[in-house]
Amino acid sequence: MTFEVEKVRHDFPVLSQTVNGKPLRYLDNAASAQVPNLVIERGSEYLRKEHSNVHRGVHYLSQKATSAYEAAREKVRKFINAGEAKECIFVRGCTEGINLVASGYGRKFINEGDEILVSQMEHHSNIVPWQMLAEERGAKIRVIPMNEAGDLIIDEYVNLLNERTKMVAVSHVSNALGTINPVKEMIETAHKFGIPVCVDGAQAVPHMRVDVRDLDADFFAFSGHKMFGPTGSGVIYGKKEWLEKMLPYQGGGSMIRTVSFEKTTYAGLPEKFEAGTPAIASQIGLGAAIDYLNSIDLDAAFAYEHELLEYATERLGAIEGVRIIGTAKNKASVVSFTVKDIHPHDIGTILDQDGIAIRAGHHCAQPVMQFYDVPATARASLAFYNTKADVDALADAVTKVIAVFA
Ligand code: 7TS
Repeated sequence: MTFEVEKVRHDFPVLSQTVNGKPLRYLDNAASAQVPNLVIERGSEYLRKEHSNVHRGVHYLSQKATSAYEAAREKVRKFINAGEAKECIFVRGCTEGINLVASGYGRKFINEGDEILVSQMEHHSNIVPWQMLAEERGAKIRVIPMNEAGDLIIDEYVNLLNERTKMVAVSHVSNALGTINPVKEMIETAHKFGIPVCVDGAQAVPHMRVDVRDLDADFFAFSGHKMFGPTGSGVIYGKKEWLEKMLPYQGGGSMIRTVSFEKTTYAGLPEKFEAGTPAIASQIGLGAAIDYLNSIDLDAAFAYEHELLEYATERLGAIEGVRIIGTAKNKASVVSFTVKDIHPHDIGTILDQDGIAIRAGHHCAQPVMQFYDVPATARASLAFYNTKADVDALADAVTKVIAVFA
């Protein structure tokens, strides 16, 4: 492995602490990743020297804040290779991004009898907004099934597409299973029917190169806090042809051109979708997170992380009583598992005593738990700053859990 993981770890101050007297082993990156010094420093510099409201002041500080906020948008555009910065709408996170599309696209284009396809492995944030919309509009949710390994059954997907289908909503990478879905091919197929695709990219952007134009995604949502940026930051990318036709998401200041009691006209992109004062500091922090990712050898980082995933799969899989949930060929970052009939919350609690942070629960993907007939799983999720020592500590602690319950 040529990736200099120890050097990168120094950039993340959180990682050097001890928890319960043990070195912190942070393996809950799918929930939130840690933040490098560059992001922390950019955030505090903004608050110390540039803080003001955006897009409204003629004064020095407002202009500083506005240009930093818009510079962050341009960094996002470049990072995901969007055509134009105005196609990158700043939102609070992936959840808000998907809700924006469900509301803005759905209330305009989805009617009674129409169908929305979601996959069996979606996070609740790519199910519930569509369900709420379907209920309101008299539309129907249809589910793209998966197999035991946790791969979508693409033949069934193709069979589900028809002239009533008005949206395909699918995750790029599953947070509960780690499966990397063949979204490029799925988008190409949907487009043959003229159907737009909304990709939940929350677990993709921090773990692989994403090019929204190469994917030809109509919409692509992600959260800053999963890609080494602050909470409260995030993006919904949308093709301008769609965004321009959609209804606004929220009404208020900044999203208007003119207001009278008789009629309001709306601003152009991206303002049309950014009502009210945005999370200025957070989005500038997201821009800094992108600067950070551009400053390291990102391809080496992703390759290293993938090797680590294989190592973790091998180590955990070798422990008797461990069942790995999600064994797709193409996976990123995530190892979900159960240990005999020990409740994952007990596993998580015992691991925490050794300074190991994992997540235990349904991971906001209850249909995945229903599919595998488990109440919950334990989940280790990696980032490029994790090490073999982290994985070894995890495997040793899981062995200890089994001994405790024996
Ligand atoms: N989509 C996926 C695939 C996710 O993993 C998550 C969060 C979201 C959407 C929602 O992102 P948010 O930033 O708007 O909350 N996933 C997780 C997780 O796996 N553990 O905690 C949050």
